[in-house]
Amino acid sequence: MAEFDVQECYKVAMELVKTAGKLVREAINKKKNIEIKSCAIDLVTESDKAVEKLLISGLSSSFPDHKFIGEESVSAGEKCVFTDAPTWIIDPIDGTMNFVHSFPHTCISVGLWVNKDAELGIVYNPVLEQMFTAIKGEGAFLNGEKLSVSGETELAKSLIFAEMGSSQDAEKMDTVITNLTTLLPKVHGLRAMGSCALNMCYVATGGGDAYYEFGIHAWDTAAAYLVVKEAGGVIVDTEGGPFDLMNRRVLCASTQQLAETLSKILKQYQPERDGVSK
Ligand code: LIP
Repeated sequence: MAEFDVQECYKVAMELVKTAGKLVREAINKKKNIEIKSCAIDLVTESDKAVEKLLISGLSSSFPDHKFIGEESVSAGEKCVFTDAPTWIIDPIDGTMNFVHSFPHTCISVGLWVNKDAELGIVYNPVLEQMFTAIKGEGAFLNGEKLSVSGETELAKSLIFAEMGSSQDAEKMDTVITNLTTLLPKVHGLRAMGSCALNMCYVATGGGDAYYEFGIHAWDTAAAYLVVKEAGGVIVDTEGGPFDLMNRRVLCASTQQLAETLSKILKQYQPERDGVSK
């Protein structure tokens, strides 16, 4: 097993994330080179690629034995392999569509998982200067202030984050619309801001009570998973069972009761898992 010192990992990752944040901040209001990935609403820019390169090369030079799962490396054809080895799971720009449109709700997401468990998570919105951090067992923080979830148990009093996603698959889009239609008359409000990691972090702050999405990837949830957990929140599969990082479905909530209520109401959808060889 490779050497693993969580404090050292946190220190190195934090410096790299701050440097990457400068790239994102400088690029967000400029013209971007945009490429299409799986479909017309699944995009990548040169900044996504540059940030991922910066993070992976910096982390691998400090931790040569560690493994990586990065959104853009996987898109470029690298295998998405999740083992017990220390693995950095990286979304260089979560909320790429927002970034493309210069909407400042976008972030860098870096999680470290060891033995298939989350050890540290950093989610950074460099435009709004929001640094969400968590180390296992040490709590979750926003710019150094300790976070805790709202504790809301009732669906009728909840502000829920939902997302449209970046797939134009007909069954997926139907699931999204059905769930919005079902929930709208039952909740305080629904919001869709375009970043899985930030949605999860806002559940951790208590600014929202729950979030669900079908079709996210491991890199969207890997870091914020720990932020939510350390803030006292619950992360499960959309059907209510244990969360599976590679299964592309997430439901997080401020309480177990709210998670259970939501999981029973949601129409379900199963995307193809991450890591399936093509
Ligand atoms: C995004 C997710 C978001 C989802 C988008 C997309 P990306 O990640 O954070 O929740 O709705 O479709 O997957 O692609 O910007 O890293």
